[in-house]
Amino acid sequence: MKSIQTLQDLAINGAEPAFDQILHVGRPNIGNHETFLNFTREILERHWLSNNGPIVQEFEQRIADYHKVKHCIAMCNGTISLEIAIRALGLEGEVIIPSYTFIATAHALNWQAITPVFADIDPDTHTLDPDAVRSMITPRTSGIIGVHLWGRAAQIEALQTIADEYGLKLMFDAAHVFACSYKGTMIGQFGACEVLSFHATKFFNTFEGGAVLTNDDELAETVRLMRNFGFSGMDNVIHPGTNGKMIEIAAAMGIVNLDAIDSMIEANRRNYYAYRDELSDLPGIKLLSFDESEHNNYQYIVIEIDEKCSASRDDIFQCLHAENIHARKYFWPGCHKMKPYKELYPHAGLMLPNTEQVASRVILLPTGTTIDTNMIRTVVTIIRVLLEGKL
Ligand code: T4K
Repeated sequence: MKSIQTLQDLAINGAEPAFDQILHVGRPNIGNHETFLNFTREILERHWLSNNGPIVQEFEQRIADYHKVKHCIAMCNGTISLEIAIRALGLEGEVIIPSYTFIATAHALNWQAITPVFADIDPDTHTLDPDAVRSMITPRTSGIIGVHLWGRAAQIEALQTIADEYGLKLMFDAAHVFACSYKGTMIGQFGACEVLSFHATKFFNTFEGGAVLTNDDELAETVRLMRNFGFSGMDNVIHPGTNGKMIEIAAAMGIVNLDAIDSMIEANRRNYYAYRDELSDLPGIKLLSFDESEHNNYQYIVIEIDEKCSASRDDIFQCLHAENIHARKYFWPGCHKMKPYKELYPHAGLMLPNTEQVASRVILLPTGTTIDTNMIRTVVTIIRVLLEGKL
């Protein structure tokens, strides 16, 4: 590891990068390799690869138990899970969502000819501002999709109050909140349903995967039918549907990772506190906080760069990338500035000042089981030298 004392030691000024191997945001957390390989052998020997196999069934039960929810319907990814949930709830016309989210939240609506209407976020929580949601309701509005971001819940009660007042359906994109709670209740119980993503880059992965969690028996039944072409038994289709099934090997990865969940949370927690200690005295850099009375997965190390910082967000980003630290600018520039939405609603930004400000300030730093405290010290030393000119 090179010594980093002055600006000349930084890769943006021609020095070698601090890391030979890239440090990623979203490096998969993977449990016990041997157990996974044993599962693989079992799957091959059983000749049962997909279509509600025994490992998928066990996986669903364990995820439901873990989140203390009645139903978990596992799927091939989070986006299809969103699409199926949206359709099973009968959403139509316009649905209010934040623009400050991964593009899948908007696309899952657009793909079904439903108009995503972007409401602004609260700059402190980065999640939907209930007052902004209210201001976007029209006679065509059929629902709200709240997005729980960075492991922290959206403003659930305020959104539920609005939904009840206007007779709207409320569901949550819970892609970021596996193993997290809100006021002591595990995620999965809120709204009509909540949708998880188990993508490789998520805190908890099944290679690709997702699930709908709900306590509603009827909704669960509809989602199950839609996931499997609407089949109810052999040769009997009773509902429109698609192919959203999770495969056995993905569920096996899920079970292996669920077995290791406590150590994964602990690694992320250790990393979060290491970043917090190291970053604490850097002016203009604010680290996202977590409520320690909740269950948290600490998966996202989110820093916001404001005017008091001596370097811009993009300068810090470039500097880190030159050192092979692949920080990310999630969710810049906001869905409303991506296609097709930027052409459909060219003036949406006028209603989204907080979204635009937060999106221009945020950087995510690497964490997870492949990152240790020495790496974190180096990451922050690089930022410190960039900001202060020397150590
Ligand atoms: N809603 C929300 C709020 C979401 O954040 C997401 C997904 C969804 C819905 C949809 O769920 P899924 O349909 O995806 O299940 C990544 C993920 O692809 C996406 O799943 C995730 N959100 C989003 C936040 O991040 P990209 O385009 O940034 O991915 P990519 O390929 O740049 O990978 C990110 C980093 O991870 C890279 O630095 C490389 C590293 N990586 C990636 C993979 C796939 C690895 O080290 N190993 C790997 O296997 O979207």
